[in-house]
Amino acid sequence: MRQMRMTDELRSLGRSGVAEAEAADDLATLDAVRVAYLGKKGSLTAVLRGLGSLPSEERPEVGRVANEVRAELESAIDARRAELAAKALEERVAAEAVDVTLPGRRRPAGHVHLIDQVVREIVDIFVGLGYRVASGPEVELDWYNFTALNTPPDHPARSLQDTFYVKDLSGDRAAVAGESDVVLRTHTSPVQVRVMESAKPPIYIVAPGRCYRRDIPDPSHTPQFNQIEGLVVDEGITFGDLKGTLEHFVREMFGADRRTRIRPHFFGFTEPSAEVDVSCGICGGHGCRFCKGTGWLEILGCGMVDPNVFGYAGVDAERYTGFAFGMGAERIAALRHDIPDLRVFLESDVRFLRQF
Ligand code: 2NL
Repeated sequence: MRQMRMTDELRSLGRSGVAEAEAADDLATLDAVRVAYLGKKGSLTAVLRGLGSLPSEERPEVGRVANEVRAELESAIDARRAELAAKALEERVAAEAVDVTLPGRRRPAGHVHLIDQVVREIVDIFVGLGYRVASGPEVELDWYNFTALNTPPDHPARSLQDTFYVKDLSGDRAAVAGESDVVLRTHTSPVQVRVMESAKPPIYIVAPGRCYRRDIPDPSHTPQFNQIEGLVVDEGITFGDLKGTLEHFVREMFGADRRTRIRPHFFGFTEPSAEVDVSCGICGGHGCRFCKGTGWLEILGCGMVDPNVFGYAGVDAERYTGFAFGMGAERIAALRHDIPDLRVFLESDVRFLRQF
């Protein structure tokens, strides 16, 4: 009778243990079930401990059932543990899976800035005529930027209002009257002076690059801009060569349907000097708001190199003549695309830039 009760009790304990193990939703709960039944202070362990106090004839049967129940419970716990581990793995695989067949995340590729596109286009036209590309420092000596270009010491372009002066902290150079002789170049002409100094004619070069002037930004001024200058030094170069070259340039740049006009002007480094206009592409030359009613758009300045400049740069002015020209890349780009404000070229707003 007691034997019957004990084995029933054991089997019922086993059943509830198996049920709890099967219901366990995670490994921690499952382990708690194992401890509660099979641990040192577990309920099944307690029964097995009590075996000793049973009459010897009952012990084998109760012991056999107790071991059976323990084995069943252990295997139920092991099975559930395997199930939970498989489920956990499955969840991890699902959560961390990488679908290698998905398309990659596209990085926006970007492109050459409109100003550099225009600079390259202009340079290419002159390269097509046999010119070489020259470059030089953006931080320049006063001598190359002004003096060698025939710009007198009292010229307003040299003033602190118009030019960025670089403070010389090296202590090498004796600053004149406390003023620096190092400037941010205000044009790329100094590049050409350097070429004339170091190379023998014939010289056919273009000098594209960034320049700086102390201007308050407005629709037609930015303190930083890009200039392309050209220089030819050779025997027998005439104003006719200058005109023919620049007419070719305007045709290539703006199209054969546009007309050019050249009118007298003044620059300190050329004599005679001129400005070149292209007929307005908006009104076809009849006059509109874009060309301020004139029918013409000014695109560059030019002239025959002043013999004084040759003198400064070490070119024999008796033997050689030459012409030079300069244009602003931002201005050309603005005319080309009807952009009314040059400041947009420096703002780096991709909504604007990606249109080109
Ligand atoms: C303009 C006008 C010009 C030059 C630049 C030059 C260079 C040397 C000698 C003589 Cl090394 N001249 N450059 C000549 C005439 C005009 O630029 O309106 N630029 C935006």
